[in-house]
Amino acid sequence: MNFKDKYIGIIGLGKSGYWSAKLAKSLDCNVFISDKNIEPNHPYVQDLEQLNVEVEVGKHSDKILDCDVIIKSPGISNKINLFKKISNHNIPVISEIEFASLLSNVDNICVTGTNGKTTTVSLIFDIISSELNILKSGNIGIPFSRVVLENKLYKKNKYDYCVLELSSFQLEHSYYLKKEISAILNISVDHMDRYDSFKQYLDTKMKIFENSNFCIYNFDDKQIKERFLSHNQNCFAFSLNKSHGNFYLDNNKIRSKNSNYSLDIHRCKLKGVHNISNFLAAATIAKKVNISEKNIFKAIKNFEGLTHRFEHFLTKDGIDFINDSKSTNIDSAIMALKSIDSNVILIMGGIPKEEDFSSILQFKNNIETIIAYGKAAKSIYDSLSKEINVIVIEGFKEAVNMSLKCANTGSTVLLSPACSSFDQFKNFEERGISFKNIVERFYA
Ligand code: UMA
Repeated sequence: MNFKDKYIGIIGLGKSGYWSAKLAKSLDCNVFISDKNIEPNHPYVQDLEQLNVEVEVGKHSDKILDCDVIIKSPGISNKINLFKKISNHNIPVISEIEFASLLSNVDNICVTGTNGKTTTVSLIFDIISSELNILKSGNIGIPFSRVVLENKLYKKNKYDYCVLELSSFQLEHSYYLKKEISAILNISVDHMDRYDSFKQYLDTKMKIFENSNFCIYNFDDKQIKERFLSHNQNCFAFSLNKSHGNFYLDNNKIRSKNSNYSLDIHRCKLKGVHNISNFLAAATIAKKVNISEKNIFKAIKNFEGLTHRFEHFLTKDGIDFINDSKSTNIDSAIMALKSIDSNVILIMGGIPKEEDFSSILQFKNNIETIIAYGKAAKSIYDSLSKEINVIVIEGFKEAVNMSLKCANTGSTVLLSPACSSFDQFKNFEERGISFKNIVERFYA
């Protein structure tokens, strides 16, 4: 697609919209950006107006229908009325990721999955940057348009790869996004407010394998494996089991079929079988771009993990405190619970994505008490209280204080909410910070 002299419309003035407007402006395009919020990010508005971008706030008017092509921010649902009009006018719509990729000369390594994407992308970045020039971008919080613009990826440049974390939202309206390698880590129920069915969500995730030279998938995830039974060319599995991948888990050691390198999982800073699975995915990808196994094992051993993702931030009076605020669906909380053997005080709640929490019952012997807070509290209580002690408390702060009262030497207080944060917080980061502050102040 040639954007020169085109009239570009952008929907949504968050990070993605702002950076795609700047990238489009750098091509001398005419740019119009529309945000339904009356007060979107102010510095963005001022900055774009100075660049002669037409900015509309507080509504999505029909002006967008004058544009030649429309770039959609990931957070905008296809279900909004505006898209019916856009479709009636036959105006092409592309994702922000697609727009940036059409202007980039760098090979992409793309990673999706319901849980663990950011951790895995960060680890892939650490491993590959030991030998090559690599960038990271996408759902991780850095729009691809920004990375393309700031690093001049449209010209000849010094980068070997860009590793892109892609959400299902970013895979919508992405048709030509080229991938040297693409990978899917796992799949479970998420974002059901945006999709009509789980199948539609999975189908969107599977788009990651379009235009891809190497496809990497999790053999241990039943639903993904089933999708791959029909594929085989250029498809490579990763698995905890030796039979299905190059790297595997054996007697608490990560090993390779090709060398004598191994790593005792107790030496890894990130715990939990879900993290081992992510390590194997990252190692498999790094191997495909010819990184030495020495550097692969070294980077995994040194990887510190990320804040708000199973972050073990304090041990006090024999009580461990883990902030897993990024856990915004039930599957993610299950992953965290699999990593702790006993005496868990679990704080769950927020806005539920499903009403049935009964899959948590499989951990009833490991959990001492669940503190259920916020909008999800009733559903959590109804699903679990027959077999696990559940205390219902409306406010987050009070819920954390209650967990401190319940904990004894040997307990692990785990915030793994299994729900989104928006009832009481701006985002999961704010929720995690609040948790850590309350706990740290208690012991100060
Ligand atoms: N808006 C409209 N009309 C609408 C709805 C929203 O104009 O109908 C406006 C809002 O008023 C707001 C703007 O759209 O001003 C927000 O756009 P956005 O939600 O796409 O947010 P960005 O700031 O561009 O951030 C997006 C991703 N957000 C979402 O997918 C919701 C970020 O992922 C990503 O890091 C960023 O692009 C850079 O690539 C966040 C996320 O929550 C972390 N992702 C989801 C997840 O991980 O589960 C998918």
